[in-house]
Amino acid sequence: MPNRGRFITLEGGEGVGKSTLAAELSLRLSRRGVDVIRTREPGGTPGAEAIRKLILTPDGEIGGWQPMAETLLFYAARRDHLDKLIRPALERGSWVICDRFSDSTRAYQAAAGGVSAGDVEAIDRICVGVTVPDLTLVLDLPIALARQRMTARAGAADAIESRLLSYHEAVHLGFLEIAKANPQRCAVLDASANPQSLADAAMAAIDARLDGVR
Ligand code: T5A
Repeated sequence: MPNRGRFITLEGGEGVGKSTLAAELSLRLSRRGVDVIRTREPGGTPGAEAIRKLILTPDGEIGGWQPMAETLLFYAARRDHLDKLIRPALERGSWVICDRFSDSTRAYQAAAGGVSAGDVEAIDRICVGVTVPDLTLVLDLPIALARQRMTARAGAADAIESRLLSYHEAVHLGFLEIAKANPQRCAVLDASANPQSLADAAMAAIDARLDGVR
């Protein structure tokens, strides 16, 4: 599609630095004259933000979600986000930087949560279709270090953050497997670097893979 913007997703476990990197990339690309939309999942539209609350901070009556129900909620939020924000922005020629996307469902609900990878791919084909990211930056950080950063930041753990360490280890491995299986789309970055060095590495990946504008 001519004039289509670029779709960049940031992936990795909690506390690895995705939001911090998204803000810095957005700044650096804007300075180059790129129209950048920064967004996140679950969320990005009022409907998807409402679903985010249902998933991450369900009230007592709900009592949590089973893995397939949780998967479908993430995809309901994703479809709303695609229809109302991501696709219109890309069609206008804007670049979209999205903090998490389908790879998070593959890592959390499939690799760690036990939903079959085939089921997630079938749902993804229906909901996401061809709007696949042009580039996915996978932030790789040992869980212990990510936890230290989250503890330093404080705030109560949500329904997913509070899952067992073994769950989060499976998520971490899941992301690395996704990157290995999709080398054209994914670049793995060492997230133990300081924020500026990490942003330098991310911009190098963008320039190498997306005909960066200067
Ligand atoms: N989820 C989501 C699913 O299970 N399936 C799905 O399909 C989707 C889309 C989302 C939750 O939902 C799950 C995954 C999550 O559990 P969230 O609140 O959006 O919840 O969680 P995160 O995306 O993980 O957000 P976090 O804010 O926790 O982590 P970030 O964005 O990776 O980290 P960031 O940038 O906020 O940084 C954390 C701390 O580290 C510092 C920051 O200042 C901050 O204090 N920091 C660094 N320190 C040193 N060096 C660096 N390079 C640093 N970068 C940041």
